[in-house]
Amino acid sequence: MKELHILLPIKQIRLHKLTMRLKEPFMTSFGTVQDKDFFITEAIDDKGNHGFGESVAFSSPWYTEETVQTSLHVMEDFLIPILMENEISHPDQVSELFYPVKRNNMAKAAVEGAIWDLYAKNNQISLSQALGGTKKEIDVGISIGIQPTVKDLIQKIERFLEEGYKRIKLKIKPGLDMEVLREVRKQFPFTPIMADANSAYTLKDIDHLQELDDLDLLMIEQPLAHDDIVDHATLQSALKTPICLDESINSMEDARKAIELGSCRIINIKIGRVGGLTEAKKIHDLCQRHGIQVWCGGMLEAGVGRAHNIALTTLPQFVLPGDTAGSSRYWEKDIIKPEVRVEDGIIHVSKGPGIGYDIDEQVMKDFTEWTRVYDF
Ligand code: OSB
Ligand code: MG
Repeated sequence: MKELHILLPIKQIRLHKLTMRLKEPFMTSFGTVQDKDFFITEAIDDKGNHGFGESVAFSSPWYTEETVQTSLHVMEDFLIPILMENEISHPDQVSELFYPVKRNNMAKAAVEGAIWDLYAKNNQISLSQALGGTKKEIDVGISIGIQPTVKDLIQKIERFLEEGYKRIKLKIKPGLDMEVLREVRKQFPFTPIMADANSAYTLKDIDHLQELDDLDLLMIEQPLAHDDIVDHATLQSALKTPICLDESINSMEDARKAIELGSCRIINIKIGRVGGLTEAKKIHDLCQRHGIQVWCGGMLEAGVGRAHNIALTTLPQFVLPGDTAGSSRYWEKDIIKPEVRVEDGIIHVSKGPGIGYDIDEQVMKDFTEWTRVYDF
């Protein structure tokens, strides 16, 4: 491998506030998203390279505690000033510099992501290569929100299977779970299916959750509280169905403890939830050492965030299909050129420098509410 250059000094950071509307609302156990407000972070170096990141917090704190507003506050008042005061030579140093700021992982990841892209571009390699990724193509599944009726759900599943998606994830919540899953399983006896509860159950539901074991699911994602790893261990020992943790894993240390306790057999890694690509890679490496399967989750991202997810998924322990569906599943128009395309459930990883996709300036402009510039 050719020798990598250090990061050039950062000259400027820009925050672009965007508003985009999903083609259809996405409903989970605790929240519905349709209008998505978020930030595209842009870091510019002395040579004129531009690196891009994307923030994934939603407008209300139903998934984790962060919101669009808290991300802005933390990026602007804490994270960007830290970058202004320090010199960095590798993106791995960003998470170290951010360590004094507790949590606020989505804000951290949005800023760090732009610097990873900048670093890869300055070295004229892809973000996948910069991370040590090896895969040339990645397998993807699809996550379907709670539907008005089971009939709607079944039609959606049929359509996505025809499009080639490799596994189907359904959102469930108390009252809209076993009956729906049984009907879906009956219609699709051989399809890889999983369910995501987004923390809607408690250990009181243990007998109820044991009914999952008859449905031959790939896994149940985050059945219990968003901050729990203890009760999940109790539940996992009572279930044959593998538990996958999402909300509960916010760092490599969380993952270490969950693995030690037996709280899960699978981890959904989301760059935003864990505070960036460096931490995501650490969790990946830990899981690889412990034989814990991982896959890349999604946060209904626009193209920049989607491209980061693709790059991360090229690491070898991403052995299960992720939630990174094609741009057109979410948006009439995405902000990148070309858009992310899925063929037969596969995304071919771009070899281009950095995230491997260009910003579509016109589309980006159409969705941008404002831009703030921070000169270094
Ligand atoms: O729990 O994985 C989740 C969407 C928003 C918030 C949380 C989740 C999800 C999804 C969809 O399941 C993932 C995607 O398609 O981007
Ligand atoms: Mg989830």
